[in-house]
Amino acid sequence: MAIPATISNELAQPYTLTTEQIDFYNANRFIKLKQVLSAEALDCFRTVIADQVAKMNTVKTSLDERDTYGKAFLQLFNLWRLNDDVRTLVFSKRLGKIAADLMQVEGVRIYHDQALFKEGGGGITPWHADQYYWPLETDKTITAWIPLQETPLEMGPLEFSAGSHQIIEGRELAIGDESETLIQQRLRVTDFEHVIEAFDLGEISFHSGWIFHRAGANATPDARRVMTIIYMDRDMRLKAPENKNQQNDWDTWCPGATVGAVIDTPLNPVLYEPGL
Ligand SMILES: O=C(O)CCC(=O)C(=O)O
Repeated sequence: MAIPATISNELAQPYTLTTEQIDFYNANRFIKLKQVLSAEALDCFRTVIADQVAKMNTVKTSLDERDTYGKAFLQLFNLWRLNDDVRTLVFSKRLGKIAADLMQVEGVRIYHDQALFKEGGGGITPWHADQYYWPLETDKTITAWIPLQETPLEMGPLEFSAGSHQIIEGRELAIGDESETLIQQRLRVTDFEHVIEAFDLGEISFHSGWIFHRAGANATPDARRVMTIIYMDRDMRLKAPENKNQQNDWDTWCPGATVGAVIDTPLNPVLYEPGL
């Protein structure tokens, strides 16, 4: 299927951020933005991405046979490399420029993309911070979390602990039962607001690598279909891995990159910079 020109044009149009929104992101390290994508674009990408997920998915076990991580979602990576229609979304300048503007950097590269489909009846996504997994030198990282349908509370929208990037404790935890319990305990004794809100159709959130976030279970019979794009500063350098997961990420998402050098591999093209 070719993406209609109206949608490709939409994906190239800038989305204007106000100074207040950039300041909000900087203070809280997440933001929810309405009307980033049209209903037409979402209709199109919902089908394209669901078809690609169905092709790539190898999980055949029922939900009750899986652990907490396995119940949280079907997780498929780097769809952009396999499907040119998905690539059109991932390479959107509209989205890439939002990422660059929020992080206040000139340009952004892709770290990787992932589809996160929380099946009907699927479980919680435990509290965690993404950057635990990433061998990246700075915190100039941001994930666009793109629901492909309206996402009411009962479907398990992404939740944030606003401003929680300031807490160091809990950063060393991989996602799982332990991270859910320990991070929840830690956050309970802070004043950081726990933001749990539905997502309108077309609304997208952006969150940084060290903010703590989670999602509730999907109590509906329908899948919560979400596409994510993880961006990093165009000038991001690789750091020496600090745990096995970071070593695995280096091997998988930026193979050939060198510690201390800018991560400029074929898997990490620049998605937005002025003049691109
Ligand atoms: O979609 C989810 O349930 C979790 C998403 C998430 O943790 C992320 O995109 O960083």
